[in-house]
Amino acid sequence: MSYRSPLLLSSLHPAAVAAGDDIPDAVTIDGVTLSRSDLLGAATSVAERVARAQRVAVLAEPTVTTVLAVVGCLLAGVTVVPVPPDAGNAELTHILSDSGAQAWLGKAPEGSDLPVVPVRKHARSWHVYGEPEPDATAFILYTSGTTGAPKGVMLSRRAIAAGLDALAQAWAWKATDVLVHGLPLFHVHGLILGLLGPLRVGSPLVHTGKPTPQAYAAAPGTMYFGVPTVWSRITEDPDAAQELAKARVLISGSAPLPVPVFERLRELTGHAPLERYGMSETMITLSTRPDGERRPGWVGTPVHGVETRLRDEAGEPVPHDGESVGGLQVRGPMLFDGYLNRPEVSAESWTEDGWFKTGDVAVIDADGFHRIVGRESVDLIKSGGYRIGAGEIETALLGHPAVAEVAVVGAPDADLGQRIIAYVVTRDGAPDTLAQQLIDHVAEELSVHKRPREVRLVDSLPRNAMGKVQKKLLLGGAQPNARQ
Ligand code: MLC
Ligand code: AMP
Repeated sequence: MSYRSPLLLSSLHPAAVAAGDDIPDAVTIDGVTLSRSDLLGAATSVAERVARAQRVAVLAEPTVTTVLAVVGCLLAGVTVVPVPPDAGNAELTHILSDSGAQAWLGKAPEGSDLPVVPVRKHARSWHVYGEPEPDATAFILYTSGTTGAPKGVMLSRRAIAAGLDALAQAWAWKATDVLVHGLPLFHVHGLILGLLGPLRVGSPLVHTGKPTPQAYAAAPGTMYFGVPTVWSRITEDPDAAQELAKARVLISGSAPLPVPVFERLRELTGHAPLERYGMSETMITLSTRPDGERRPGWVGTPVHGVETRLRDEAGEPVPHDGESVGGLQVRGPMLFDGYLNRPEVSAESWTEDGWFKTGDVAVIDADGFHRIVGRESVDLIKSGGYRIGAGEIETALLGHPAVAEVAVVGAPDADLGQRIIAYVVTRDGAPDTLAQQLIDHVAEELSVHKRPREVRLVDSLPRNAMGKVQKKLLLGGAQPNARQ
């Protein structure tokens, strides 16, 4: 039976649960399966405990606790600040102070002095909450910019509902689908699309913990989500890839899917992957379609409600001729409400006539198909689908006493898309083990995926007449974040 519902998580309809119309396997995570009534009962009990808070932090490990914490907050209208489970000292301190989170909901990291509100998996409540205002901020998602500490992207309930409905329509995503993925639960891809999507559509979710080829092969589903690194690793494991032949769609996003990976995946699974493009700030704005053309290297056409255009550096229109490259601007109902505490940066992100400047450069052809060519700035790196600011890593490294100067770049990498390399000029007397010390220092301060894969100790950095480091020279002319 289907229940028409104004709820953000429309499948968690109390009337459906009260009528005994259960979904036995609504969410499977960390080896535990929750039915729809388990999820609603336990998350409502979380809601009761947290309802008086405005904003709470959730240590976003892939566990039942995280799922219940997020759903409980959405039921009660409390803003969630998802925190990467491996966040280091500087990153954690920044996220907590910038967001103003009042407590941890569920698990807290060691050493944090915020109060902890427990999540009890076996508690149940059947209180029915009114639906919070659509404009209420559901999440503050921290994401890196080119410089400085990560910024808090404010996503409203209205934006999430619009973004998910547009995707459900684009992908013909139905309650009969089963979604499989193992992506982190603190970004748009794994959390908003990958957890809230199934709870809105009513399709079961299997979260595999990590997105490994073996785990994907072992989890029967109709839709699989992955970042390009995940798909590339799956193509290197043909037995695992062949298990995915039974799926309805394989969907790639968060970074450019290299054409050879697209082709190999099609060979091994019989499926040309769907590719979609998005950002933390915009959710997903472009996608190819199951019943449409899937052109390798292209990310398709706007989803419902989205408009796009290209502009040159002077703000002048760039023709949509499939060749001319311009800055991609978007507008639509799934866009964010600005960066928390950063009104100037928020204002600069929009044009005067109300379009969001993505920072990506693209071409659009006469049929409205889009190809992402790269990013405007070399300082925004995508590694394994994670967005990483070069400036943030440089600041962390400059905090180490042995470092005099530093430049961080994202070099092309067949597995990760880009790999982080730090060029470092040391102070006198630097120890032999410095490179590894610096890698560990970044993990302690920021997080594991922000560690440089390589530290190159150099005598000087190439600078222009103004003293600015010329990162393109360090990259040897390679185009950052480009499809290879
Ligand atoms: C990594 N390792 C290191 C290291 N870097 N060890 C020493 N020194 C370093 N510098 C370790 C790792 O900890 C890991 O150890 C092992 O090496 C392999 O690391 P890896 O190659 O990074 O692989 P892995 O950990 O498996 O991660 C790959 C991945 C991950 C694809 C699973 O990058 C990932 O989950 N990416 C998803 C990012 C994402 O969701 N982005 C969406 C953003 S939203 P060990 O011991 O753990 O094996 C967005 C909007 C949109 O972009 O459009 O969707
Ligand atoms: P994030 O903030 O982590 O959400 O990263 C958003 C960025 O990821 C975008 O600005 C793009 O640079 C990149 N991105 C996402 N999807 C794609 C895609 N399909 N192709 C190319 N780049 C992508």
